[in-house]
Amino acid sequence: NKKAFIFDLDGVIVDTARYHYLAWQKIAQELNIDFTLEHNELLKGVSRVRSLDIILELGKVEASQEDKNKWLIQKNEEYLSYLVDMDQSEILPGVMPVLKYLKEKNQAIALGSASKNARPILEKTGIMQYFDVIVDGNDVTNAKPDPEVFLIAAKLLGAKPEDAIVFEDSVAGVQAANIGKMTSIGIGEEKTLHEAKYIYPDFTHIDMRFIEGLINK
Ligand code: B16
Ligand code: MG
Repeated sequence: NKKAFIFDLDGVIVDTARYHYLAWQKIAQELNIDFTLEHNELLKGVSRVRSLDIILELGKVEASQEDKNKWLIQKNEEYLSYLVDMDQSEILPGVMPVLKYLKEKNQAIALGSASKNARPILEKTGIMQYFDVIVDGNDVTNAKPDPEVFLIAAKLLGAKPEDAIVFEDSVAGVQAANIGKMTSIGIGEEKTLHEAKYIYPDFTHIDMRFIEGLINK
């Protein structure tokens, strides 16, 4: 069967999870909300709008839609300021060899990200051409853990959900892949991502024989 290899962006291909955290922290500080790295795990893979709601819930802050909109814009401007100097050096270790291997083997590759900033990041890092399909925060109505983003990606690639393989760094994303009956590969810590079918600390730990096994499954 034809396989679909679907990559999350933030935290899988590039380390932008760090920038999201810094940008949200700035908002949280202004609102006097305690926002730690541990809290930040809850925001990974989650849409911008939902992320703000989570932070406000943490601080038990009620806000008007007008204020929320203002903070959403502020957060994104802060986040974008970190992306200005971004280049290929920010691609996480081990990612390029896997993308290249999949291309060599003529595999279908998609991006499946919650971010509305996905395309400029792919452009800046120079890896746009690896992706046959890009599904991002502009294309979906339901955020992860809803599997919508990955289901659209698999469909556009012409693969069944069961034949899709999803690389994810977030709990919400791993859950989305599992709910979509896809093979979930967690990139990160075992203690956070234990729901994933396979877990690797990063791509340098992924052997091409493992990828070959997925292709031939
Ligand atoms: P933006 P991913 C997600 O990207 C991030 O993990 C999450 O922290 C962020 O809030 C979300 O994108 C929205 O991003 O504000 O750029 O639209 O991990 O699904 O690639
Ligand atoms: Mg992610």
